[in-house]
Amino acid sequence: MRTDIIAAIATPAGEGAVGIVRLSGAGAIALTERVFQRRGRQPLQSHRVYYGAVVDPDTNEVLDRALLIPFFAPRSYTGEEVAELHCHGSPYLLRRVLDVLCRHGARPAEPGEFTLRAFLNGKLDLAQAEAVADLIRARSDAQLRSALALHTGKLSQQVQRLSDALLAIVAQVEAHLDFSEEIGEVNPDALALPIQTLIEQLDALLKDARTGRILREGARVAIVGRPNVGKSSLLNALLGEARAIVTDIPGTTRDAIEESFLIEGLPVTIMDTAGLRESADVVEQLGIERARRAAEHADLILFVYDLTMPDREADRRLLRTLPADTPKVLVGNKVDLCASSPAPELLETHPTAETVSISALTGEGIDALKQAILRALQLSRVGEETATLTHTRHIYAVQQAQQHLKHALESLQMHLPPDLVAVDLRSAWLELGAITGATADEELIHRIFRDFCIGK
Ligand SMILES: Nc1nc2c(ncn2[C@@H]2O[C@H](COP(=O)(O)OP(=O)(O)OP(=O)(O)O)[C@@H](O)[C@H]2O)c(=O)[nH]1
Ligand SMILES: [Mg+2]
Repeated sequence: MRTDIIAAIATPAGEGAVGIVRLSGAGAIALTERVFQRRGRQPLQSHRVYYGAVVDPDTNEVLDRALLIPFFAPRSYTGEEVAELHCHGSPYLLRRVLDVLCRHGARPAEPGEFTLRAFLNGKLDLAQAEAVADLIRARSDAQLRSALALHTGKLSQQVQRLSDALLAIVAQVEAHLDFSEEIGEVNPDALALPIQTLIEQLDALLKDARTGRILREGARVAIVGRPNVGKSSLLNALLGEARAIVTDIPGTTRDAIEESFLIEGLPVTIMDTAGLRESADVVEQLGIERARRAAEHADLILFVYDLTMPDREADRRLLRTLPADTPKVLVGNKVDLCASSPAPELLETHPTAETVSISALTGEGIDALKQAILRALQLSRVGEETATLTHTRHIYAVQQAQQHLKHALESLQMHLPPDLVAVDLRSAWLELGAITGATADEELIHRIFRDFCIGK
């Protein structure tokens, strides 16, 4: 375990009212005192604010008037001795202060190193550390809420409970392996039930995972529909710029076009695609293939149809060929040309889909469409009751753990040797432990903290 003193500017680059230089490690406070002159000689107390001057001890030059806050170990962010210098928010000044500190025994911190130390000292687990980065990056209420839920340890506790229950089963199987003469062979029926229960509990966690991931990483939205209904016009209307080519010739869009923008802080990647129809044109066929793939990988489909075309049958047939489980918004376009009418024919197959009438030409209904997109993604529910999986890493670990448990269950039911069952149960336990960091290896830990900013 490293114990050297790390130092970094903790506030963002650029001018500000206040700029903070932070140090952590055994001796960090004594080191800071060497560059900080204050009135009186009483020893510093933890969690108190001291006023004084930051001075370069080599030249006695006063760099700034500043505040010093000492935090004694272990009552600090990192669990180590921490000192914070609150200076004026000048990037040049802060760099000078950092240089002086590094000349006298500190070294510049790596990205995320403060939080890494907090993790290594047991101040927070791995999932909570990841939540710190989420909190800093949050751009909407929903993101803030889910980051806070993760940070308070809601998910960690839930995972810990499952992991403890799993370990109890592992212990049971291993006891039977080690002491089969004393306590008899493994009874498959007695084990199957708790394993089944765990599988179901993991299912419950995975249920909201899709929305959780969208919330953190953004949503992929595909605009799909027949040729000439106004898909490219809709892309342009949502972006507020003429990004895609629009003509009155059906089959204008060939390649899939992708652009990103924010809806109330949620990053949305939107894809305009080729109109779907039977086509003999090779280029168009390739475009149509791409459109189908985009629809398959989308978190949400905007199904656009033309309100001025009375016949809905072709739309209905097309709608049925799209992935059934993907949420959809049914978008009736060109409402400037005719009265809006809901499309009961389309709702037959998708009774719960959101419906909106818009004009991609005049912009009418575009705001309502954005709201419908947010509703259809069902993000508001995230983090309300149970902990929600928001990180791909956590989702993957839960899925893997579940796979191992299912495998263990099969082995039990097929009366395979119990040591095989034990191996699967152990693997599942390792996967769950990787979420909180209990069983995470060093490489994983470093990969996670590398993405942090310096000073955090
Ligand atoms: N009046 C009116 N015309 C529209 C509207 N939206 C699109 N159009 C027109 O409809 C025609 C087709 O629009 P596009 O956006 O190219 O349609 P598309 O669905 O991308 O067509 P393909 O790429 O061929 O599949 C163009 O002439 C547009 O100007 C609208 O809301 N109102
Ligand atoms: Mg187009």
